Amino acid sequence: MSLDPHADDLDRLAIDTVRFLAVDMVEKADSGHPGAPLGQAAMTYWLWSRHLRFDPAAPHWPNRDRFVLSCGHASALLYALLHLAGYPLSMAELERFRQLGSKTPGHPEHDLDLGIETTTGPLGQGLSNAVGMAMAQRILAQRFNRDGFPLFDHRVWVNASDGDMMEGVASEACSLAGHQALGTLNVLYDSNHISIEGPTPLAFSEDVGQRFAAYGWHVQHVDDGNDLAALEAAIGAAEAEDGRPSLIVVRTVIGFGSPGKAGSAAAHGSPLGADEVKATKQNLGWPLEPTFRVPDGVRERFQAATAPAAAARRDWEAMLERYRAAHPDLAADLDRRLAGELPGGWDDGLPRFAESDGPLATRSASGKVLNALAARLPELIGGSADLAPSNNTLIQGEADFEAATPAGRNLHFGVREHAMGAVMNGMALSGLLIPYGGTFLIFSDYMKPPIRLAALMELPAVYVFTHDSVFLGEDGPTHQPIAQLASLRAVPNLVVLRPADANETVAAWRIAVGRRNGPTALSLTRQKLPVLPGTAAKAAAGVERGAYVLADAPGDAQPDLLLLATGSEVWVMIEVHHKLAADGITSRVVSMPSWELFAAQPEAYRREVLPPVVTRRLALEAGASLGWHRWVGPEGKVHALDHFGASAPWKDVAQAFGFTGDRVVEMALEMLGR
Ligand SMILES: Cc1ncc(C[n+]2csc(CCOP(=O)(O)OP(=O)(O)O)c2C)c(N)n1
Repeated sequence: MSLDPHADDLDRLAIDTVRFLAVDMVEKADSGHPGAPLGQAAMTYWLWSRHLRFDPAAPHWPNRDRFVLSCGHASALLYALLHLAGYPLSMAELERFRQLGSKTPGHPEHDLDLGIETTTGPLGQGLSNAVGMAMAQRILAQRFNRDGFPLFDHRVWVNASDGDMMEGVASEACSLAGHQALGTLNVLYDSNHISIEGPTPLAFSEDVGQRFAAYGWHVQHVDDGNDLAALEAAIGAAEAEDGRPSLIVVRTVIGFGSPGKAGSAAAHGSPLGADEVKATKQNLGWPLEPTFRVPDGVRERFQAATAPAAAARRDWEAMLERYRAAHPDLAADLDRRLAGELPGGWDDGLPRFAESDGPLATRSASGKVLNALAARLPELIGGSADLAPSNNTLIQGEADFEAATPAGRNLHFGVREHAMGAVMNGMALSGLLIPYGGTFLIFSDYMKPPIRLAALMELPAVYVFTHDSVFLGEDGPTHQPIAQLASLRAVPNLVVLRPADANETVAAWRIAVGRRNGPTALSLTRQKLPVLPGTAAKAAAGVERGAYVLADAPGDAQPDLLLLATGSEVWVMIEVHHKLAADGITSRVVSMPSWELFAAQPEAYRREVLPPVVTRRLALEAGASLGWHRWVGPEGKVHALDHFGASAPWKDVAQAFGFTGDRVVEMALEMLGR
């Protein structure tokens, strides 16, 4: 959509309003980044006022254009624009920039009511989220658009800085975007040749335009970031390009207008200072007082310019009404997803495993559950970072999601774990998809930043991490996770689930899909594990509570000791339990698939599972011991791995590191003083 393409003095006044709101915000907070807002104000105002389709009265409108400020340090720019556009972000909030409890934190934090699409600040993430948003647009268009009903035809716009372009995650994601030919993705690259340490050629000398052209992007250049006519032409051409993502390399000046700081790193990350603010205002013909000034007519101009977009939103609502009549089944699916609900009976008939089914790796069980779930949940969509055959993430009978086959449900992220995580976040931000992504647990480290951001943004995303211990065997210590479980468990609002067998895996997936306000990491084995006695009956409720009693002392007697374990170590503890019983020692095996879920249980339940009077406790986990002492207490013992693994068949690794029933029995006896 192109609105009035002619700039006038009121537009120029509006651009300076944005500039000086940002300058005044940073100055008042005595903290922040004035340089990028000064340089990006013109292109961003122009985009918002003439092209971006949004309606502050309906910030959740599913078909709104997305705007991602990938360089989140320029947050003052975003807040100024949101305020002027009419989002519920008051002037008082602008004046409380970066203060405790304000709606204007240092970097933008996802809040759709305010029009903030995603949390940005860690450079490269926003741009990579945008790739996921454009993929989500294509997925939703394929699912819901029908002749005469273009329900999902929005575009995704990004402001990206030099720092975004230097980050590896953006390279991964933009390579994928080029491959996927994501024509709805458009990036304004704030090329100001300055980053924190000085001019970018200190560390960054490639031709970014050529790089993106090589990715398969449509690339344009605007030589002057204040040239509204040139910006209009380039933005229009980007919109017209449907077959490729678009990059507009806009040459801007950081700190534009500041006589002493423009074009230098001094404008990047600290307030201009009173004297320089004065000089800048004088230079651009802006009154020194009052601060936080919005001249008459500016708000009106901005809001009048965006009024047609608001009208488009109302037309869309009417279209949705007609769609409900014309395509009731699809509309029911869409309405359900819009309401944030899962379909009735989505978890009925999930597989249940018996001991007689024989041993099964939890990664294999996961593949079966995923396929059962996918048949009922059209919003479940994902893939792997080139490890689908190992991660068991393929949905059988579904096509690949490629530019030519947009109906496919199997995504191929390529060997790009970091981008996979960030793209999943972009997809989840639609609110209409549940993305999953697989890789080896060891490579969760390659995607940790977006995992953390998913947790911070409370996004539903499911990570399928297989090969979850030294028991992956022959690939050796490069591939054997040690610190990963502990480090994932340390992420707030991330639920980590390490199921002990196939039945616990079913329960784990049920929890992951049911979780609407945060991501879930599944930690799954490469090696086969027996289906454990008791899990068919107990796992569903037990896993939900994070930990539960799987084998116990006979009768009501307190056990002599507690045996705690997760995942593949639980069956070892079952063996230990029986061996100890033969020696007349009673024990309780507690399977603890999720520490977070267990920690969230009422104290009474936690005391029931781990009775405080039983202080002799032994924990077993093939990973770092960090954190286990919380559960075993001061008199307990932890047998874990605080060193790297070894390359050998897994049974030899288990033998070498003391993860066998016999060895653990010895530890238990030693603990009991026998
Ligand atoms: C992943 C990550 N690393 C480092 C930073 C700290 N940081 C903030 S801005 C910036 C670079 C600034 O350069 P640029 O992106 O060109 O922004 P400009 O100076 O033009 O405002 C850095 C290193 C960050 N925000 N994210």
